[in-house]
Amino acid sequence: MQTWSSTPLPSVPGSGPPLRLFDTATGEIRPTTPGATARMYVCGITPYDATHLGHAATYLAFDLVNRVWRDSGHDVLYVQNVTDIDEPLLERAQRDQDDWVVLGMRETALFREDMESLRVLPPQHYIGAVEAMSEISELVAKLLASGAAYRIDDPEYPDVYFDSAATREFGYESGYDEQTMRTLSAERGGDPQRPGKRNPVDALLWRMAREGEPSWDSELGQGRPGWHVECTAIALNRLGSQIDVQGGGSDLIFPHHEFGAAHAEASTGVHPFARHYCHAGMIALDGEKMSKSKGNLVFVSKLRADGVDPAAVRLALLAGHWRSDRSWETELLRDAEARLASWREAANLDAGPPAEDTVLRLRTHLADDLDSPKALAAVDAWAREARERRGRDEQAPALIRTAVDALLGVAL
Ligand code: 5CA
Ligand code: ZN
Repeated sequence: MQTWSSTPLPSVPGSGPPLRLFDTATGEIRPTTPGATARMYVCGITPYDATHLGHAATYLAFDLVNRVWRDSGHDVLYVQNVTDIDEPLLERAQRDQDDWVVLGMRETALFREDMESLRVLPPQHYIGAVEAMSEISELVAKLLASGAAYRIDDPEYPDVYFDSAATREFGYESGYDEQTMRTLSAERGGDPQRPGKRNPVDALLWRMAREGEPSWDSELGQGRPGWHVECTAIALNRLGSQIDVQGGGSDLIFPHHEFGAAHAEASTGVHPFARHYCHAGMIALDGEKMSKSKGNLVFVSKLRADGVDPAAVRLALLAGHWRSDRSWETELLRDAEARLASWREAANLDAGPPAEDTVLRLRTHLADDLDSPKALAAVDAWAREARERRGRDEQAPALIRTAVDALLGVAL
């Protein structure tokens, strides 16, 4: 699929500490250790509705990862998918008497516009499951041939499942116990009740065609893939057998990223698939997780249509820590608009207080598990000083503008 575009990323003089991130699998904040090229896969949207602030917060967190790596001199190979064939998409299309292909294309186009307006750096590969169908079925066939997958004993629909005993380490990513896995699998698209599976949590890899459902021809028979294996195939074929960061919201910890890791490891023999599994906190509205199925949504596109500056949306979301579950409040936007105005005023003065120390603090806080609230506070302090006492450093406002653009993605 077509990715979105971005403005050139300015380079900031000096350097900061290497990026450390919290990793779900080990439960620790650990240094990331990319080579010259950092490799990141972030799960994309299921395009049956517009981008809400929960999605935006998650993509902004990984945008900071991208920016901090680039600021440290790494190239970043970034891949993101679009789940453009899945149950929720088909259900919504049916409800609205829409074509599922058209619905997916429309919402994906809107997502690209939202990401561009928020100045999220684009992935180099933006790949829909439908366009990756043959590589996905090839991976399923490989898992089946190696014994990591099996056909369920159902004469009508001999669907293919992944055997969760196929890798010794299964469960290491989430660390969840069996009961929790079963519960979450039922809540998040799995079918632990289905008879004939080796283990109730085993995940679907290939669903044989049902009457009236879209399906594709493959060596496995006419059908369509399960959700996790789509992301695994798209990631393995573009990033290789080991990546630096696997990203998404915390609702993807299990089953999605646990099975994604297990599919990849069963196929390549390389453990761990990701050196860091990173999960953003959930954004809630009125006390409940913002979700398409609950309908309690604030859309980025709606805010844009109302004339809200996307830079203020960005700052409002970055005012909270990426890993904390938090509530969206209108005051967050008001505060962010005030902050943006104060930064813009200060950063466009003829001179200001020296900014090198502020830039170092900005870099240091972001490198420390993306501590954006502290990073914003460092810029606040400089802006306050600049507005109240001015200062004589004529280079300082431009340095702040460059650093805030490169590291926080905000044009002042
Ligand atoms: N297509 C799959 C991933 S392969 C999917 O989860 N799509 S999604 O549209 O439901 O979500 C896209 C991303 O936004 C995921 O990383 C998900 O974890 C994240 N997300 C969804 N709801 C929220 C929320 N309320 N707060 C924060 N992140 C969220
Ligand atoms: Zn995914």
